[in-house]
This record gives sequence, structure tokens and C-alpha cells, in this order.
Amino acid sequence: MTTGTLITVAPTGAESAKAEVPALPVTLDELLLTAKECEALGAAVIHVHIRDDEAKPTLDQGRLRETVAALRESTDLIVQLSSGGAVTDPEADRLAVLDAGPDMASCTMGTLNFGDDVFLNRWEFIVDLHTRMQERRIVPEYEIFDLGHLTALQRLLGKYGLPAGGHVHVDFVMGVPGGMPGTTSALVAAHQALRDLPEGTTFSATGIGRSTIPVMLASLSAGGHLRVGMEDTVTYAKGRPVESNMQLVARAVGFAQLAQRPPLTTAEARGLLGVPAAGR
Ligand code: KMH
Ligand code: ZN
Repeated sequence: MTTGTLITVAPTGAESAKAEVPALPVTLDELLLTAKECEALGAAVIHVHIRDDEAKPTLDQGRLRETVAALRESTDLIVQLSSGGAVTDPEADRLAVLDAGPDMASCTMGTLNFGDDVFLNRWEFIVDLHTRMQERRIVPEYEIFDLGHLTALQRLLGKYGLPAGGHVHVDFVMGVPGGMPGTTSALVAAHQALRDLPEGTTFSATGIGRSTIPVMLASLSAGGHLRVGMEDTVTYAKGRPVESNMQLVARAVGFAQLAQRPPLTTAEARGLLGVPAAGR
């Protein structure tokens, strides 16, 4: 039975340039302000990419640790670090993200064309991420950019066992040029393929760019959860740049309430995902 809606905010990403998207939070102060305001609106998870002093994507270990600590200090949000980074990040740096001790980390389930680039996720790398997260009790969110990624996940869980916490949660990232489209029919296909995963597997979905609204509505009607944020969407409506991540979270909360599936609290979200209570 579907209850409330888990809302994840992905405020920054690694793809947009601050010069082109001035509202993008890139400093720690900007990130913390965004995190607090998005939590107050109804977000329960924050998917984090960080930037350096030039606002370029970085996986600097010191900054990652500082960011995790500061988010924990100022919010009760579940802190999910991106292990995807930017398409240029080496595997060793992506694995080292786990050393910063987040509650959760993303784990992309396969390689795909990513616009003009390639987002490389070799099988051995995925296995490494999955098993290291098991050892460290970090809860994964499996990022699914294409249907075959669900088959890879089934294989991963079959060979290496369930993740920390025992619950499987996936995120359909739809509409990336090179991945599945951000359409209702693609979402239904992905939803149906969850039948091959452990009972109780939950999903959220995000549609890149203009697919954000169709994917949000399709996910809610299929019993799924929502990821929104400026990592995925920088245009609010035709000709209107997104003003802030809060604007996107507020819209998602409104849709969830219309669907009579109000946002989960952070405590409820921890229960759903198998993430230990804050301050473990
Ligand atoms: N920036 C993309 C190449 C993740 O965070 O795990 C990868 C990405 C997925 O955003
Ligand atoms: Zn990401």
C-alpha cells in the first residue's frame, strides 16, 4: 500500500555552470540555506554534489566531510552523497566518496551515453561500490537511467546480497540523452520491471528538463516517490528559469498533496529506506 511521498532534493548536480545558472547553490553556505528551506517545505533526502572555489564540480575529501557534518548539524535531512560525480571523475575518487560517511550514496547501475559524454559505470566498479556500502552500512540509492540497469541490479543483488538496511530503493533518472525517455510509458515499463526485484522495493523518479512534470505525475500515480531539484531542472516553465530549489520542492509538495500522498517526514523516510536515526 502506498502512503506518503518521499521527496528528494538534488540541488546542484555536476552539469550546470554557475555562470549560466546563477541561482545554483555552489558554496557550502548556499547549500545549507537551500537544505534547511527544502526540509521545511517537505524534502526528506538531499542528493549532494559539491563544487570548488571556482564553482567547478569536485570530489575533494575534506570538502565532502565538511559538507556531511554541516548538513547533519543544520538539518535532519538524510544525506545522500553522489558517487556519480561528474563524467570526468576517476573511479578511485568516486569510491572515496564513501569515506566521507554519508547516510546514503548513489550507485548508478550501468554505463550510458550522457549527452555528448559517456557516464562510465563498469560492472566491477558497481560491485565495489555496492559491497563497500554494505561493509560501511551506507544505504544505496540505485540510479536507473535505462531499463537494462534494473536487470543489472537484479544480478547484483542475486550475487552479492541486499544492501545495508535490507531495503532496496531505486531512482529512475529519465530523459537523459542516452537513457530512457521521460515519458509515462517508460515509467510504467520501469515500474513493471520492479517485479523482478525484492518485494517491497520502492522507487522515486525524476525527469530531466521538460520531462520533469510528466514524470512527477506518472510517478505519483504509479505509487512512486519524487526527486526534484536544479541538478535535473533549470527551467520552471517555458521561458522561466528556476528561481530556487525551493520553488521546485514546493511544486512537488503541491502535487504530492493533490495526490493525497503528503510528504514523508525525515523520520518516516528513514524508516522507509532503512537509514538509521540521525546521530547513529
Ligand atoms: N553527474 C552525472 C554524470 C549520481 O549523482 O550518482 C552522474 C550523476 C549520478 O549525477
Ligand atoms: Zn547526481
